[in-house]
Amino acid sequence: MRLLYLRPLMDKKTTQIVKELLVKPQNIVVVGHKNPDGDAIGSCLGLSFLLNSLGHKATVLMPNDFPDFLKWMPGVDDIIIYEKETQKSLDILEQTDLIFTLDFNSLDRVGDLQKPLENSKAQFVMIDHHQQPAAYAVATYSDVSMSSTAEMVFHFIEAIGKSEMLSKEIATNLYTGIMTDTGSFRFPSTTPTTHRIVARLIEAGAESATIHQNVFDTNSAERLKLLGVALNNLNILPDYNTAYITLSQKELDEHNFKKGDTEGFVNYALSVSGVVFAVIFIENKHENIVKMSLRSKGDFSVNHFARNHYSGGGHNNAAGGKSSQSLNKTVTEFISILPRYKDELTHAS
Ligand SMILES: [Mn+2]
Repeated sequence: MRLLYLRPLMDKKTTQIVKELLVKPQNIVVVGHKNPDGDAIGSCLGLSFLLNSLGHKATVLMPNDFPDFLKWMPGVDDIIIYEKETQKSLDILEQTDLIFTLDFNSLDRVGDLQKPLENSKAQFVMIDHHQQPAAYAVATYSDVSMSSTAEMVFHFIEAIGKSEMLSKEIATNLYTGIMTDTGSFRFPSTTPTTHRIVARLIEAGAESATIHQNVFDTNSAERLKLLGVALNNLNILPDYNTAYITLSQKELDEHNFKKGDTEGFVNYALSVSGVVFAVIFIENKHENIVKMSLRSKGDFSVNHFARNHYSGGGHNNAAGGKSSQSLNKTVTEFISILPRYKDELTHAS
């Protein structure tokens, strides 16, 4: 029985196009963004399990590697990483009829994979919840109100009438995507529909306690000590309801930093009472940049802020950016920009 509250949210026209693209078996590549997170991996794997069970040949392709705390997810061993297996990736792309791009909406989000994707003769389908989607796909399912791309993949499966295909593998991947992108179901984008979907995923075999353990209880001692350093470097700017954290390359090196280790650190800054805007500045001497993760509560748009000042972007409450200045200069400059936003920051709710 299809319940009313789970009516497909992907529109009729997009659904029709996608259904036609999938009428006969296709070679499909499912691509996530650079530095893939739980939602990118979960939505891509979930969709590829569905496509394979529908008789297509779907391969998940990621621009580069992803953190260890995601490496238990069903199907991860079959993911092709462009940075590691470049020629194999190009060969697969050559044979591809259809490319799904998930959890990003502009081809400059895939690093070195950008050119191969731009040169591909395949047709594109986009499923994504970031702002300002580019127009490269024959079918674009874009909804910025969605908690996660994984939630959208669920709606996609409903829309094309394949919800009976929901397997344990699909459910586990989609659950992980939704859980990681909603901060364990607590960000404002988490709706009653999100929870209903999560219930369906648990019914289909997703083991919530195990998934939480797999993702969150895998800290290395080094990572926790690095978190200690980050918390020690926490600065509060009460006039602007803002908090920031810095991590220098030296501090990272001293704690045997691995990709993904600083994931979530910025949320501690945002958790300070009264703070509505939080940033972590992470020095990267190899790329000669300072990477920034920006978070906010309420109306203050970090997407806007990152786009305006740090050639980045993302969502209203979570965005990324970068600076090519030194760590110190980046922080000084950041503080000097804040007065322009004082009204917004002090009236944000
Ligand atoms: Mn996402």
